[in-house]
Amino acid sequence: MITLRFFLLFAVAIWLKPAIGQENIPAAPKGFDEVQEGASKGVIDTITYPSQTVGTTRKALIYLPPGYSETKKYPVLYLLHGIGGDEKEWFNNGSPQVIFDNLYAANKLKPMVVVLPNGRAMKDDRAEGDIFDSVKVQAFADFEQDLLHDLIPYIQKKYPVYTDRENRALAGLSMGGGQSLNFGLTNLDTFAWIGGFSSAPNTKSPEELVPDPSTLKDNLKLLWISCGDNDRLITFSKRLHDYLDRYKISHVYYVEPGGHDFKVWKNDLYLFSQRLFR
Ligand code: FER
Repeated sequence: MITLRFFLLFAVAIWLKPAIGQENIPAAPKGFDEVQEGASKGVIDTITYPSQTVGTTRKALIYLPPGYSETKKYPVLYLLHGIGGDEKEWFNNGSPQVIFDNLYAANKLKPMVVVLPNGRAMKDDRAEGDIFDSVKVQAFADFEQDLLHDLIPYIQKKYPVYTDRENRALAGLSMGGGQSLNFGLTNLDTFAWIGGFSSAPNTKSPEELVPDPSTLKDNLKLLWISCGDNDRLITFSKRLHDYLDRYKISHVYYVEPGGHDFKVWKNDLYLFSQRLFR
């Protein structure tokens, strides 16, 4: 009887175990994005870097954590914006510096440098005019070259950061989520931590991104795919999630209440960033 009871318990446990990629993740607590008086503050600033790819000097934002010191060494998160934004989109709409300050105050974040680039790699990279124009959409794809060959080398020259893949993360929202999956999954020698928040139609097909699923098994530290349940773009996240599940590639698939907006992306940033570099 005992063995039967244990067998049944075991069977129920297996049955209840969430499928790969499904996790119950509690949302960010109230106040996670509000300035807390006691919390030490990091520094957020604009930087410029020369781009061979674009042929201009380009802007990015950088966030340095509280207690930042040139004598220490940091991993780096590159955090990308959406189709209507530029290097300031996260700063203007998502207060990432407040989210990070609060996470540091709660001892929930590994000290890291966060770089917020402009992901539209063209001479006029402002989010003006027809943001869906094919030339501008193409510039989001061209950013792969600027990121790999101009921005990352610049950051590594100017800041005390680690330069191995396990100390480099790439994540973004919408177009930036598509970029993160497209560039990240096809450059595993550069990125070990990848996050796509509400990834847009620029997300390549799973077969293009991951032609040989077995290559991901030992190579990824974290693959995070999230989307609001009311976002019509969820098909792009679900398509990749289903493919990864089929090949039993471990990843986080996090569907949360909400649409295509910063309420969702701030929650994603809060949850995703805590998992980095551990
Ligand atoms: C599209 C719908 C949405 C598209 C891009 C987006 C390029 C991007 C949205 C965003 O970044 O918020 O058809 O095509």
